[in-house]
This record gives sequence, C-alpha cells and structure tokens, in this order.
Amino acid sequence: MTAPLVNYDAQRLRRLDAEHHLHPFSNNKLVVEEGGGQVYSRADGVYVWDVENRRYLDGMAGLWCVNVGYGREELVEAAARQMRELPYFSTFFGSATPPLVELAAKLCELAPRFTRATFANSGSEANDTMVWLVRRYWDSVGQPKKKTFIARRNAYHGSTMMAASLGNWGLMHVQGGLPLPGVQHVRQPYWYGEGEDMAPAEFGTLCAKAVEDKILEVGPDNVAAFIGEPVQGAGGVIIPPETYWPEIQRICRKYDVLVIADEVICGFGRTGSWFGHQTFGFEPDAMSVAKGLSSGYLPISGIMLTRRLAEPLVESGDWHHGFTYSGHPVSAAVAIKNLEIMENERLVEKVRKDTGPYFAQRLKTLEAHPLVGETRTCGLLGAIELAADKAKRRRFEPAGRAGNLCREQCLANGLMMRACGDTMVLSPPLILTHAQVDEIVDSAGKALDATLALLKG
Ligand code: PXG
Repeated sequence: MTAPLVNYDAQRLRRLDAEHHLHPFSNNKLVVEEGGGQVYSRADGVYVWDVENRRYLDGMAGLWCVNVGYGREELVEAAARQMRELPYFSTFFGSATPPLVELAAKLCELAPRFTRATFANSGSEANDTMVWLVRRYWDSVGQPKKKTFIARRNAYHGSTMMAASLGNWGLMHVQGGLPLPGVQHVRQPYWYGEGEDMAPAEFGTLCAKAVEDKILEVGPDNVAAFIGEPVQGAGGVIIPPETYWPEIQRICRKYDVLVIADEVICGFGRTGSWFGHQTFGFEPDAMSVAKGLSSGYLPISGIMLTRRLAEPLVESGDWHHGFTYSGHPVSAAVAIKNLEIMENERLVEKVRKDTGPYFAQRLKTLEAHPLVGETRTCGLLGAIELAADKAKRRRFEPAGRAGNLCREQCLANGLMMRACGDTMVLSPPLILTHAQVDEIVDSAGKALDATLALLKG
C-alpha cells in the first residue's frame, strides 16, 4: 500500500480524541495534556502508518492478535459476503448459522482434544464464561463444592470482573475492588525475575509445587480448576521452564482439579504449534481462544471443551447464559477464512521451523548490549529484559522507567514494541520475513543505544 485511502485531518482527530475519548489501559490525563492520543489510520502486511504518515513495523501484531498480517482482501470479502447474506442472527434457543457451525467443527479438527466449542466476543468474556461453565460442570457431576480457581500472580486473563479476578495485576484489583471470591493466586514461573540461584528446571518444579500446596490448603474438594496462559503474555512473555507444565498436569490429575489453558495469546501458531499447550506438552480439559482466531479483524472468542466436560453439560439440559453476539456470523465467517489462510500458507510450520528459530537467534545477539540481561523467545513471542546489572540480574529503579524510555525510542526508530515494566516484549505477525526480523533487531539495537544514553544522562 503506497497512498492513504482517506486524507485525514490529523489535528482535528487528535483534538476530538483529547476531548471525547476515554482510553482503556491508558493514562488519560497524559493523553489530554499531549493534545490527544496517537492516531493510526492504515496498515499493510506487518507495517502500520499513523495519521501523519509515519510508518512503523508492528512488532506487537496490534495487541498480540493480527497473526496473518494486515491488508488481507480475503478477510474483507468473507465479511462482506456474510453481511450481505445474513449480517446477524442469534445462537440462543437452539439457533445456529452456517459459519458458526463450520467454525465449531473446524476448531475441533484443529484441536482434536476438544469436542465442543461455544463462542463469545473477547478473551475476557471467554474466561468469564469458562468459570461459569466449569462451576456448572462440577455441579452437574455432583461435586458442587468444587468452586475455587487457582491462578498465578502477574497473569492476565482479561478485564471483566471475573477475568480480572483470575488475573493478578495489583492496580486492576485495587481499582476494581477485586478479586471476587473463589480465586486464589500462586507464584509465577518467572525464572529471570524470581529464580534466584536455582537452575530453571528446579525452579519450574518448585513453582508447580506451589499449586499443590494451594490445593491442599483450600482442600481438593473445593478446587475446581487451575488456569494459566501457556506463556504469560502481557505479564512479560514469561516462558516457564520445561518442567513446569508437565508437573502442573501431574498434580492437578492427582487431586482431580481441571487444567485450563488460556490460549488467547498462545493460540493459532504464536508459539510454533497451533496451540501453546501442544508446544509445552500438556493436556488441558478446556481452553479459551480469541485474538488470532480472527487475526483481530473482527471480535470473536471461543471456549473449547473436552468430552469429559462437554457431555455432562449437554446432559444437564438448560444453560442460562449467553451474549447477544455469541458466535456472530460475520466474525465466524472471517475466523474460518483466517484459519484457511493460516493452513494454506502453512504459517504454523513456518513459525516452528523457520522464522521462530531465526527470530530467536537474531534476538540473542542483543544480549551483547550493556542494557540487556536476557532475551527469550517461544515461536514468535519474544522478550528482552532490561537490566541495571547483567551479572546479578538487578533491575533499574524506579521500575518501569527504563522500559518506557525504550518503548519511546523504539517508536522513534519505527518499531512498535511493548514495555511490560522493564521487560520489552514482541509478538509480530506470523507472516514476518527474515528481512523484517533483521529490521526489528536493528531498530531495537538503536533504541537500546538511545535508552542507555538517556539513562546515563
Ligand atoms: N487472556 C489473555 C492471555 C490475554 O492476553 C485476554 C485474556 C483478554 O482478552 P480481551 O479480548 O478481552 O482483551 C487477554 C488480552 C497488554 C494487553 O498489556 C494484553 C491483553 C489485553 C490488554 C492489554 O499487552 N490481552
């Protein structure tokens, strides 16, 4: 794409944004002081342009979601065709639409552990619905006391009241008056930040043991499930040691606690398999998916159930729950086409065998930089830890300042990279080429140099 389709009045848009828009997950006071937010107006492939025509390589695929990249005409056509034929119908009271039925079947084919899917519109709604369904499952098999969920500190599962309760971000809990009852948190498998002198494998086992301790503390008869992201995304691309997930699975089976994978980020090729649990070798009883399901072109999420959960839920008859847009036909049509693109272009295999390993190797070269304590990757998820003292894994103070500076310097160098505190994170579109990996690493290197100069100055 060379020229914009529309010539926007950038100043007017920023002024209206400052006056009328309350931004989610933003410091709105700062946005107003700066005369409005950054307005992005078009995109193609892995690049996004702001309204003033500056180009950025989108190292975050939007918000971890645009897996097939921008500018996909096939997705536009799929949406338009479905809108012409049937723009909306509900899935309540036993109704269905063709794209929705096809999508449910396709998901069960891609993830054969699961036999049924139900749909919502966001990752938050999926996780919220998950809690509802899991509690109903235990009720329906005669164990109504099993209600408590165990989740991790620094997890992110969404912004509805229950999803934010499962997650564990301090300020969200303070602002939302959370967590709601029925959620317990345990430590996260974050070796770089919390592993101290332990070998990663030993640390992974120790973190899994924290789940066993919590099950015993709450009482196995009261614990419904353990929920975790295969790799914590928004928490800072925290890739658990190899020992972690198999041990979690063993412990949960021992006490008959369900294992739930939040695959909202890790699903659809991100880690080099269709789903993150396949990469880490565990077998969840249910999973939530969103983001990459439609590559973010339209909102849609899913909850996938194994037969063990699905059949009692079906047998139990009425289910009193649902959203007007659960399984929206246009979103479903786009999701099907999106999965078709992923299959035709063998994007999952490409990430596993080609771009993922290249990304890992090139990112590792940044470890020579004085600011970088560690880089880690899993498929096309990446993290760069900023450290004040590399050898001692000591962080900068105040926490978050170095990360923010680095993020600004990335933007100045044409790269979108997120800062999770002082961990820089990457989650680029899965269509990324080797040349674009090089571009990310070059821009990140320049941004790190500039950040170092600012921190010293
Ligand atoms: N689970 C996970 C693992 C997520 O990453 C959600 C659930 C919620 O999805 P919705 O569609 O309701 O947003 C997410 C969302 C960040 C950031 O700071 C990440 C997300 C959302 C907001 C900010 O990188 N992920």
